Amino acid sequence: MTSSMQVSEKTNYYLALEEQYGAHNYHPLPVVLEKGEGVFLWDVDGKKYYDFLSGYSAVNQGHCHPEIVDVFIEQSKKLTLTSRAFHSDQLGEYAKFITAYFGYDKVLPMNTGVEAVETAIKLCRKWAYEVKGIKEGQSKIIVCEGNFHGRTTTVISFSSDPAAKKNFGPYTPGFITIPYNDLPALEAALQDNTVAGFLVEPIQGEAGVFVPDDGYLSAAKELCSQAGVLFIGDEIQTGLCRTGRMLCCDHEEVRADILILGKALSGGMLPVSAVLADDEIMMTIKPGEHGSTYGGNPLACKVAMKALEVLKTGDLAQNASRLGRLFREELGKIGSKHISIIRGKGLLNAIVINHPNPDAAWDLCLTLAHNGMLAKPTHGDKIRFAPPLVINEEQIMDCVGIIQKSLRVLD
Ligand code: IF1
Repeated sequence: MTSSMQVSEKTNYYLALEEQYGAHNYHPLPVVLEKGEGVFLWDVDGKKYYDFLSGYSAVNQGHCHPEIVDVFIEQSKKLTLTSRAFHSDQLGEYAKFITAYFGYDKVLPMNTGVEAVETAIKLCRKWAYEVKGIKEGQSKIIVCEGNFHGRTTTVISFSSDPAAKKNFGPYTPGFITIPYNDLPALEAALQDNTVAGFLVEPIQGEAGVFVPDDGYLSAAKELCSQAGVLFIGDEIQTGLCRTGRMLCCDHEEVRADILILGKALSGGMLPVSAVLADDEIMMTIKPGEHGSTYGGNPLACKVAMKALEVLKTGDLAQNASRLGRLFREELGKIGSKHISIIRGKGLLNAIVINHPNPDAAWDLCLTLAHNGMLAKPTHGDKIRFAPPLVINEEQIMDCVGIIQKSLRVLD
């Protein structure tokens, strides 16, 4: 078994550059990519791979989607940034488009996912003091164990992952952690009348694609409504067709009070995130109270409109639903003793590896790469499988074959 991989001189050159001059805050597979198209990536040696990570679900529409690239180029030749000190001819059009698309009164545009999460937290707190009437500085937000919402100091303050949190304190107060997928725990936490919001991922991605029980989201939403608490849905990873519906909350007909989007909102072109809410919540923020230099820039607006349009014209929710089911079924048929769990929804899936060697998942990913498929282990024993949603049935079957063949490295 291999814990490292033979790499070309060319690949080694790029690995060494990053190693010497880049901060060591990641441990990537030793693959150096230079081109992408649809479900495929190519490395600097010209080797072709299926992408089964999709930039952590940022490229649901497929790499370098031609229609998105076209509007990117067109708009970037015309106007890319105004700041919010002035208006642009794109922001209003985009705001109208995205609010109609998801059915909310207003949008607040940001860039990265975690900025949108921070925005949602700030909005929730403002609403708590100015609408709900909680005493200033007292409001709390309920979060779930095993969450991942990004990497700012406030957001890691309520992480339960020591790697994300340790030695980055002091931490921001005002969060209550309860177990995920636990309605009695939510009900109990909601007894505290200083609680203003419940921040939740409809499926926990970083926790290894942990899918809650059917009915959890709708019951949680109901409990929040009864308590007069905002249900804040982080759909940064689960949204935009990934799980087989436009939003993962759509599976249970749940409408978040605050909806957070990111990643595939730009189809992988540039960081574009958004917070959607109705006026009662959104209008609590006044001029000067929140913002961002790049948030809502005309390039982002134009790209996001096209990225959202492509999700519908490409029927990507339907494709994710159908091929996700096929993928899980076919993986199950392999019947490998090295796979203890196969789980997921749509094309957001993971397997849990059952093997005495703690590096087994990493070794399997190296072998998958060798055999032409890129996936990344998480938390040691889990591997996420999340291809671009433009993948077709033949390609899914091809990839199941690659996984089957690669599993032999663990025998
Ligand atoms: C990294 C994980 C995925 C997210 C949810 C907010 C954010 C993310 C639900 C923040 C980001 C990324 C970030 C990436 C790893 C990755 C990830 F493994 F850590 F959990 F996708 F599964 N909410 N998730 O998943 O968005 O600020 O990064 O745009 O390397 O940190 P961001």
